[in-house]
Amino acid sequence: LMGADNESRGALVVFEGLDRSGKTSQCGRLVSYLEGLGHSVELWRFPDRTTSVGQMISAYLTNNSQLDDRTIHLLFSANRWEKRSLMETKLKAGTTLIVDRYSYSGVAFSSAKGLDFEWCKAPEIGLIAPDLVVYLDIVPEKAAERGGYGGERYEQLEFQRKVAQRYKLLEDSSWKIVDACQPLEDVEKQVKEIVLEHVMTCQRGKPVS
Ligand code: DGP
Ligand code: NA
Ligand code: NA
Repeated sequence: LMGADNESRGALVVFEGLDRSGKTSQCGRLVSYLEGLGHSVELWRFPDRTTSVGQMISAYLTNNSQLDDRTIHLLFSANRWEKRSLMETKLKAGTTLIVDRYSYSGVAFSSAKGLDFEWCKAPEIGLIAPDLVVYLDIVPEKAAERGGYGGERYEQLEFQRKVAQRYKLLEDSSWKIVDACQPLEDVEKQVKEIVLEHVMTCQRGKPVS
């Protein structure tokens, strides 16, 4: 995906981590910070529960519907695919996207149920690769203590332990791991440093791929 104008393209920055690792608040703070510096930036999240596919996912997560494990896996993936072209357009237009969960969640959560790892990865192939993945690393027990879980389907300690193991298998060279057990402000500072440096790098001309 070589953009016509790589010089000014936005960065695709993905946040990953267990439930209650602090992704959502860190993403929000980061977006405000980058906006304050004058960057064109948007906050996205997956699942995007506003689409019709997203509403099916939401019903599943809140235990208002039952779906076969492979079916829900493919719906999560479809929810990313349905946003792919808009994502490409935004990046090429110079907007940096801060994304709360992406394909890594797809593989970590579904394979934690026992689905085959490679099978889980397959429908993600062809989605836009992140420039940077910030993994907010928290031990499952610590995450569980943080104000408790919200009661959605996957928010259980035993399952989150399995998810953490799967995430470890997914780490690649695009990952930066941040210790999310630190105080919020310390996490925020590290995240800003990592992302700011990376956003600048992207704008010096890496192609969208
Ligand atoms: P969130 O809205 O970030 O709290 O995510 C909702 C839940 O869905 C959370 O437990 C993580 C899980 N999840 C997110 N993306 C995927 C995915 O692609 N596949 C599966 N199986 N689970 C996912
Ligand atoms: Na959650
Ligand atoms: Na979240």
